[in-house]
Amino acid sequence: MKLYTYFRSSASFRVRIALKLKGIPYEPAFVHLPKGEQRAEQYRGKNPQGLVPALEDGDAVLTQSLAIIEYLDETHPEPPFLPADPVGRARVRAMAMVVACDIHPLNNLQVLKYLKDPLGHDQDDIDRWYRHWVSRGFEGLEELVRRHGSEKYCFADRLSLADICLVPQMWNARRFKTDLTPFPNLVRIDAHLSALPAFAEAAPPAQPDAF
Ligand SMILES: N[C@@H](CCC(=O)N[C@@H](CS)C(=O)NCC(=O)O)C(=O)O
Repeated sequence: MKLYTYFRSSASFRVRIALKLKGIPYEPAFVHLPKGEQRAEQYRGKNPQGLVPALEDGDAVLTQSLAIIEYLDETHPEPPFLPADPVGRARVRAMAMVVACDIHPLNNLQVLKYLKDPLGHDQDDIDRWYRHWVSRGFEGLEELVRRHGSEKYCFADRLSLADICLVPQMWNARRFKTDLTPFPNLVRIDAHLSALPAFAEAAPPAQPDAF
């Protein structure tokens, strides 16, 4: 498999964690986001949205990190990323979607750039915007995890798609200096997960394109 990735991209980070957890070897193809390589015509042939990640598996080029991760889970069932029961699956997907649908889309690079130009906001405004939407999303996620999670995981006592989404979003939150003290459950679970080899190997500083 070939993964189109950028070290700081949290959506790529999710897929890197999933590949490592499944033990699937992959070849990374680096897309330099600050240079705009994601918008190059050649890359849009892979992902018409002009975003990373994209995953090539044989003739199939897949996009959207959650769709890619569910594809990996279906084709490589061990360890499973979703619980066996429908209620559990819905809870895990809901937590993953807090990150992937409600927090991340408001804060990704193209949104932050648009706030600057053409909307004319300065960096302080943009950083406040970032922290505001992370905190709003984390408020709900903290409570969901308090209700349904455990000491070490977002859901029950096993690793799931929700954990794969949490850790990259925590990296982003820290990068923008978000106050995480209101989210003790998220902080504790993140600390446990980040020490696991699959998460540590997938983290931004461990990537060959990190600078
Ligand atoms: N919902 C998409 C989000 C993909 C996304 O926003 N990727 C970001 C990096 S995390 C990106 O490529 N940004 C480039 C840009 O905004 O120009 C997914 O989960 O794959």
